[in-house]
Amino acid sequence: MPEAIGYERVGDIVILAADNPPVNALGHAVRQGLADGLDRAEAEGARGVLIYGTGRTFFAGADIREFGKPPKEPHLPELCNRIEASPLLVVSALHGTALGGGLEVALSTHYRIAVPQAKVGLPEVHLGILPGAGGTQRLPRVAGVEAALDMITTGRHVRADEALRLGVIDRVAEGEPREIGLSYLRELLDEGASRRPVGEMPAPAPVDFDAVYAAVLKKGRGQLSPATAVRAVQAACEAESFAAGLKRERELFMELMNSDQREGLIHAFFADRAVGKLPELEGVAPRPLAAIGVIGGGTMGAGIATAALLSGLTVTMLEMTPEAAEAAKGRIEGNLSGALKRGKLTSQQFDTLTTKALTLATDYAALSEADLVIEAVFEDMEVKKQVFTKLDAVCKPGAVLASNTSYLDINQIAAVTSRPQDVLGLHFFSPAHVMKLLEVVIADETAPDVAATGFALGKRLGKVSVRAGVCDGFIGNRILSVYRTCADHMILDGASPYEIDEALEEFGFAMGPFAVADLAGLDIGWAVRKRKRAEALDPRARDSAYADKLCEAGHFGQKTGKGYYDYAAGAKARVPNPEVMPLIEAERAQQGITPRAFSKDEIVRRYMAAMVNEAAKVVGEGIARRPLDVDVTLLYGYGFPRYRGGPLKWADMQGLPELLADIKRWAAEDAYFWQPAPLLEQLVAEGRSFDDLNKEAVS
Ligand code: TC6
Repeated sequence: MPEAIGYERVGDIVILAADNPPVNALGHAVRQGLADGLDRAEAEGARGVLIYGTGRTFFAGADIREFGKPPKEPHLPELCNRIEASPLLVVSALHGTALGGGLEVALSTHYRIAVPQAKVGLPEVHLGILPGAGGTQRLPRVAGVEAALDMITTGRHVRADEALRLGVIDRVAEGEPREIGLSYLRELLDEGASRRPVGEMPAPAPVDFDAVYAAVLKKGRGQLSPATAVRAVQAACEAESFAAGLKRERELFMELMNSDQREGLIHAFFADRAVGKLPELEGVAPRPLAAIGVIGGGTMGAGIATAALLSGLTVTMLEMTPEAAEAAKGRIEGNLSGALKRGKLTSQQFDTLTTKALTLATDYAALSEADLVIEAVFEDMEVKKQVFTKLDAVCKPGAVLASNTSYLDINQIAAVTSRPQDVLGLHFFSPAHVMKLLEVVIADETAPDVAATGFALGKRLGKVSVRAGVCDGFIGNRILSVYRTCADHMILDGASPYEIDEALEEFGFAMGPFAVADLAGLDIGWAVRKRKRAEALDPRARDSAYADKLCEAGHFGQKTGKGYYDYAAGAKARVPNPEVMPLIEAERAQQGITPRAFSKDEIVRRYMAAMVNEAAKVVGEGIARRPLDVDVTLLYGYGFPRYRGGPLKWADMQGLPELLADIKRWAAEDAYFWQPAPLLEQLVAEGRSFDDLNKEAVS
């Protein structure tokens, strides 16, 4: 028997113990081991079988790395049926996270016990599939249709106490899984308890599945797996037999398994885990972090301070005046009161954070003991240089000095200090206590342990940290500025902001670029345009002034009530602002452009090609280490639909030769904007993909 499953006989009980670190995924050896273990237990005349996992968890699911490869028998659905059909009394003892196929195995056993800290769930929809080993048929039979639909369509992890209430497990007990499982099984055998196969339970009563399907589809913004899973649960109620329900589940599972969305979501899963793994930081210890300083208590600084306080760090907030410091404190309290309302914080913790853990200051000397200082002041190089000169004078040796700039040159900032090795960029996204992305910007002289400290801070704050090199806008904002420019060009040529937003929202973006601009504030883009024009635009670059005119009229987006949209009826009820199209039409007339129609497909194709092309430059120049770093940046900071995997995964799935051909075709109209990325040309010439680069970098 493969070692992935240990076989132990204790009297008339057989214990099958999974040993497949790190998460006891149900790979081939584990499945085979379970099947063989059951055969042997039955052949040897045991009365009961206990299944549990050694190490940190029960089975955390099917082995995702096997997806897309030829499946090997025994398949998980058959294994689950085999377990359920065993004439012996089979019990599972759960700890850690019994997820996906792991919970499906547990549901196939006749009784389930869990430690109080255990969590269970069917998170397959997050991987673009559905529970395909009987989960959609068994869970509704034990927990009811409503609870099953909730768990399966959201994929949420359910704590043991709730799982007990829902009937997903039968008992919760303190102790080691092996011991609690054994004593439960012994008790059941002593009582003469009978086998209890879930597949033999009556089918649950149906609900209005069409209504649930429609609601779930809408909520998924184009993601198919949750809605498809609804149809599988429907089969649990409506199919003529349990076996027929399983068959329907299988068909729907295979549909999803063969979809691009499955490929995109699984890419995102592994990219999330690979992004923080940088060979140059392996074994590099971060510097100690207990007390941090934040300079500037505006929205960004207050958000950073809030995240730091919530992670248990002490924070000194430095502002120019006592009044400004108090205002910053007010913002932090406002952010924390959100956590208080959501029950993430008790009022006592709130008081401790705002009185003891937070110190207000107006004198740089207050930062002398900080382990790390993040400046979040006005985006102006001279202002930043002054701040870093002062920090250099007061901070203790070894303190990490970070700038939250979103595009300025960290090398220039570091150069004003006597310790450029201690300087890096930590680019948070607003609101910083909510947004998951952190770009850790490594400058020329940043020391490895300072980079490691940036990642350690990110982890502590619950962020997804991406390493970025220095350039205007780093990874995310640099790419953003190019695909935004592409959208501006399409407007000049005939598309409306509303058509563009609609096309991209249908593609799966949370919000289209013009709705996002309204949310962020149109003054931000206005300032960037002014800066770029002041730095002298390349004469070949197309420019337009209609958006400036919108700003000149006082329309900055949501905060002034009008931008591209009119928000008189509320932020969600956006309607086009009637002032916008006349400004655009006047601009087209002035530039002598005859507008043409854009289909939604063309809008998406151009926007995405611009994004991919710039992303390829960012990877080619080493600003992002691997294509997956770009994907993670766009997924967590820019509302890119996760089920498409990220722009470079999307590009691979579209076909790089076709994308490059489009870019070259469009270069005939605007050779300055559509300059093919050398890396894209190279990959096409070599017949390779972005994912090949990921694999080479990770292996
Ligand atoms: C399913 O079951 C379908 C069934 C139907 C079939 C018909 N497979 O996240 P961590 C790796 S679908 C392979 O850093 P944590 C992970 O890549 C599955 N590998 O740890 C990482 O490897 P690395 C349904 C897996 O403590 C390492 O384990 N199940 C799998 O923060 C540690 O992972 C899920 O969707 C896997 N299933 O979180 C659960 N899972 O060290 C997915 C993890 O080489 N997993 N790895 O980078 C999770 O949600 C989390 O990993 C966790 C542990 C909560 C289990």
